[in-house]
Amino acid sequence: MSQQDPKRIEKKYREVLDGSDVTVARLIRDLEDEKAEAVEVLKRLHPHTGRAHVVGITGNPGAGKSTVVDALIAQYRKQEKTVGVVAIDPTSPFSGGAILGDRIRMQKHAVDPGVFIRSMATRGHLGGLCRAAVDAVAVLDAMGRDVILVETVGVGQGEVDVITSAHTIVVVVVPGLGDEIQAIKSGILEIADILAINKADRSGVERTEADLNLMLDLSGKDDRPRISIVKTVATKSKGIDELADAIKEHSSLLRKTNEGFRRTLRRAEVRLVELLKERMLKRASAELKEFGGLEAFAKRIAEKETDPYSAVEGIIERLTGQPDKGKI
Ligand SMILES: Nc1nc2c(ncn2[C@@H]2O[C@H](COP(=O)(O)OP(=O)(O)O)[C@@H](O)[C@H]2O)c(=O)[nH]1
Ligand SMILES: [Mg+2]
Repeated sequence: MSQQDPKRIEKKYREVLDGSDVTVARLIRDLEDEKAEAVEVLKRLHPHTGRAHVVGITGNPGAGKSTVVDALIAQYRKQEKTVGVVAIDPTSPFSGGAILGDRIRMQKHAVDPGVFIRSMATRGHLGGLCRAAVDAVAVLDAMGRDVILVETVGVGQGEVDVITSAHTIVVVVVPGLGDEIQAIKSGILEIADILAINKADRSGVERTEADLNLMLDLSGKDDRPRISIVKTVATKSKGIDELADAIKEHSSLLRKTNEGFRRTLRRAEVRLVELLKERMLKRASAELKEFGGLEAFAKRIAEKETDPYSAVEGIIERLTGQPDKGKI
């Protein structure tokens, strides 16, 4: 562990604000590792966040999310907007194929200083991926990126809840039997602002669009603005300008209504909760080391020596030195 140096913290802070790619890359990596000095830099950067438009791109594996991201980057660069990308693949530990593929695919943007791409995978069993991802978004925001694209697989699966911290959520679906059912199942309509039917060069697009429209009609009882549907062929950059337009439209809608602030609040909540979970779990884990760690407790629960509630109450008592007032 290196000593914290106020001068170095100040220097890094300045370099991020000046848009240094190298410093930003190092800072994001150090934040993943929860290095104390990096956290100090991030604390100072916080007042400089909130300017970027954060776009979440989600959908099933293979739907074409990375290809859509790639095409969107080109589209935004044409509009002279700077872009940051955080790609998360929780299924791919460390050197996963998907991330490697994404790297190669996005290589053509690598020499463009207006594009910053960061891939992340699951690190360790205590999670922290979601926290690291929202931290990375904050850094890219502070460095002055106009648009930040966050690619994740699926929704509502704990670690990938980072998606709910986006301003605009694009769900990528593909034409074909069963997708509409899948869509309902995974609750994507609850979170989608825009539906992109990608691989629109395949058969069944009209049918999928009709199905999705019908579903939107059926679920159109609330006062949320209607979800827009865009058809894309990401590999050929077809429909990508329409997708960028739909994102822009949603962004101005957010600005005109209270929804924009609601989402900023939600992002703050996600960051707070994720950080608290991670820190508390780490504290608990350290505290229980002498008893064999969390694993030993899990084993005792499995072997019916104790139950999960009593175990957690005991852990909280140890951590706070007080009886757990949250007993139910
Ligand atoms: N036919 C067709 N293939 C596509 C399209 N978009 C992506 N693909 C292909 O689908 C595969 C998965 O794409 P990828 O972007 O990695 O999907 P992800 O897992 O959702 O990120 C790749 O082989 C892409 O070339 C499209 O619009 N049409
Ligand atoms: Mg991908």
